[in-house]
Amino acid sequence: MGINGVPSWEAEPLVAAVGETAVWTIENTMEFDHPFHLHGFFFQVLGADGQPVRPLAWKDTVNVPVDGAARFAVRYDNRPGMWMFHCHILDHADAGMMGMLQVVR
Ligand SMILES: [Cu+2]
Repeated sequence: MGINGVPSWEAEPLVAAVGETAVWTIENTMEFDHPFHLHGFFFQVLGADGQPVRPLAWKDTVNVPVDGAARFAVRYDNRPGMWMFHCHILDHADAGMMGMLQVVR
């Protein structure tokens, strides 16, 4: 298992800057739903049309359905450091479905 085609132990950290807002798209090409979880920051889930899903809510986990995708917008507020993201099915995370986000000043 992996993210962006590689298991966590082969992955390079993603790099972002404090103050930046990013839109993540997570596509699921496997035969299970995967609850994607990001540490350190809350995000706003976006629908397929790119608009925020209502009712508006801050989330740290979003389900990524089979043969589907999830999108969210996240702002890297003032917490630089190395933050983990992973599938919240911990067997999947242990099998490689995990990565690191490095937020730099
Ligand atoms: Cu999973």
